[in-house]
Amino acid sequence: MITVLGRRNSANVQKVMWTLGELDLAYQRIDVGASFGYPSDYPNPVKVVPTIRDGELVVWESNACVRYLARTYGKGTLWPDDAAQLATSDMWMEWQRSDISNGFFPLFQMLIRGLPSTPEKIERCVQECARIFSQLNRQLEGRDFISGPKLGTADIAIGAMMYRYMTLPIERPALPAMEAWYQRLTTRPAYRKHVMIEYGSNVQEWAEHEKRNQGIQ
Ligand SMILES: N[C@@H](CCC(=O)N[C@@H](CS)C(=O)NCC(=O)O)C(=O)O
Repeated sequence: MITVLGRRNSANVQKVMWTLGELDLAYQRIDVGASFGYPSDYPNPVKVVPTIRDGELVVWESNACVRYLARTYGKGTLWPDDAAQLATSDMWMEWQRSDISNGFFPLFQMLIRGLPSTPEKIERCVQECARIFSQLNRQLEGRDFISGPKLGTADIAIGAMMYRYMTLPIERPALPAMEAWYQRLTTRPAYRKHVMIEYGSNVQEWAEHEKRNQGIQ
């Protein structure tokens, strides 16, 4: 039984939950982080979510958790036996950590989580998102998934952010390959269950949704 420490409305926790769902693994999720706080024995020195336990092993950093689960339990599915596909997944997971975190995260924080903003700052972020997601669109042209014919770890790392990008009330450029990929993700039961979770439209609604999700596995 794998234990996940992290609140359900964190996109980084959602990556892990979605991976567990795709792999059909048994898990227990415990609410940690933000309004739930951190237990004194929280086994992650950085004190962010998610953290997972598998027996004696503790893993943190969401992309490391996704890779660990895929490599350990998803050989032939989420962890293909093909070095080129794995390298492609790795590249795009690094891209998610750097470019999406820098470009999209502040936009979400300003629009939903109360980070101080101005219309100019929001517009700059919207334009930056259009630029970086055009890069993803090019990768997806002629492909069903980012690294190959099947869902892989990069789809999970980036797809967990995509629900929010596609549902924010902002202007988005037409990116047909990326939109078709997103539609493919939305047909997956584990994506619907763990990622397509309402987040509200302001700080107060965000906090209400956080409480509403308490305890849901
Ligand atoms: N690089 C880390 C980032 C983790 C992170 O910043 N998590 C956010 C939630 S998405 C967090 O812990 N925020 C503070 C909190 O929830 O208490 C990872 O990918 O796991």
